[in-house]
Amino acid sequence: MTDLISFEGEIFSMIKEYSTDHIRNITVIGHGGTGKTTIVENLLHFSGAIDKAGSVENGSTVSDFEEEEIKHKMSIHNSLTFTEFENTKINIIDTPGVPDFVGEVRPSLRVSEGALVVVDSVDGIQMGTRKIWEYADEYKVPRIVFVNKMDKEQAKFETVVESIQQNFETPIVPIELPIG
Ligand SMILES: Nc1nc2c(ncn2[C@@H]2O[C@H](COP(=O)(O)OP(=O)(O)OP(=O)(O)O)[C@@H](O)[C@H]2O)c(=O)[nH]1
Ligand SMILES: [Mg+2]
Repeated sequence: MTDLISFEGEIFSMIKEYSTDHIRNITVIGHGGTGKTTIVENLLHFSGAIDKAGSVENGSTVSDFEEEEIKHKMSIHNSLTFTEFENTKINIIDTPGVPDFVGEVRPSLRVSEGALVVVDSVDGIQMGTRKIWEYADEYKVPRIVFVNKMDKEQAKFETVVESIQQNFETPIVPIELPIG
């Protein structure tokens, strides 16, 4: 985390140092438009890294800051963000999901010890989900699946979980159930 200190009109930045056992790198991956950037924004907000969560719609997210990303309301490049949890620095890399840019995911997975796979609760496994799952297998990255957009009327959590269990070799078990 960075603290800014003003001293006789000059601003000095104090960078907090973390030992390597207090640093985690996590990459957020998923088919285009499943909500990766929105999730990263909210992770940053709820962990206290930013005061207010921005939105993709009004072009105010931390990750999608480039002119083209704001204009097209989609991620084009990897974005490195970070927050702190229990004295550990969590680097969170937001990645693009649309086919033209999904290749960006690979270098991020290479340097990550975990991935957050975002899947749409209505659409389930999509072409981009298969692609990023292959990449995560290639780099042997453990993953957590987040079934997003559970507010939608047609959301089908159990069906999505079953289809992941049937389609991918990596075994998955639900650890939180959405109720209500
Ligand atoms: N209903 C609903 N909409 C959501 C949710 N999360 C994200 N969205 C919307 O889904 C759209 C895509 O969200 P993004 O966060 O840009 O998705 P992304 O996965 O980062 O997209 P790419 O970077 O293009 O791969 C935006 O309009 C979001 O507001 C959710 O939980 N529920
Ligand atoms: Mg995005």
